[in-house]
Amino acid sequence: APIGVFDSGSGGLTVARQLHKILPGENILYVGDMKRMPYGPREPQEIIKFMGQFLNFFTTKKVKLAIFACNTMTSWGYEKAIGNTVYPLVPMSTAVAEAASLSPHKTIGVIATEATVKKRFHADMAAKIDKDIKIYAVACPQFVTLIESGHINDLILENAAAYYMQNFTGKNIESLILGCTHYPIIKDILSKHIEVGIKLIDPAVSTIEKAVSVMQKNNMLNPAKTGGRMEFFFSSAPDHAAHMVKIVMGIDNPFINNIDLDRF
Ligand code: DGN
Repeated sequence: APIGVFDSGSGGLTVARQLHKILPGENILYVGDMKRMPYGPREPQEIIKFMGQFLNFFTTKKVKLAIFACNTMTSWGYEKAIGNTVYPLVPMSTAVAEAASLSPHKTIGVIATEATVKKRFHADMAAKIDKDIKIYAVACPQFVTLIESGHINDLILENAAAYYMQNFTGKNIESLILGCTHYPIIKDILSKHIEVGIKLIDPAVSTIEKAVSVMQKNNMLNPAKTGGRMEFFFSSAPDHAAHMVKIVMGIDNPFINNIDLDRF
């Protein structure tokens, strides 16, 4: 059975990439909702409804596990989904513990969508782990829209990055959590606009560590060490989706299936 990986668009491919790197023998079923992205400005009820549609689709596909490759759906929906699926769920990791361990003064920057920042996804986790952790969370509403319209390495993106990163001036952050799965795609540009020495953290790493431990516990790891197959479903823009699969996962001419999530 495949592992379901889902996001509002192509950002979650950065999580699928990490999954394939660590467990190359697993089959992956990726779903992106290009038609209705971005989710960042949406109401919580909509985000939760869309999450339910992904999970219903995965039930029909008999996945063995589903990984939230979206911080926005994790922060608003994950707790509501627990116990409602026949397969286990792995939420997107906040990566706050990892960031804190790399930040001697526990001063951490976060960039994410408006919805994720509004939910205090990282701030609440920090308060649980250690009250001395300082979180500066900045919403970057334009990034997902820019990335999904092809601006991943040009002047428009540079300007947006410079604009958003100004928020960290004088905050002395020691690490920066990429709190939206689209952001690792623009990592190089982001690092040009923050001070040297600030560590960029991709939460895909700790998310997949968690997925591996859930799979071990449930005895569902595929013994195959290579040859995992990948299937891609997108709700619109198949050519753009194929381009992003190529850029993020290095797969030439991937086949893109169409999906109407409203049917689920
Ligand atoms: N990639 C999603 C996340 O990690 O939050 C957000 C994408 C969006 O629709 N804004």
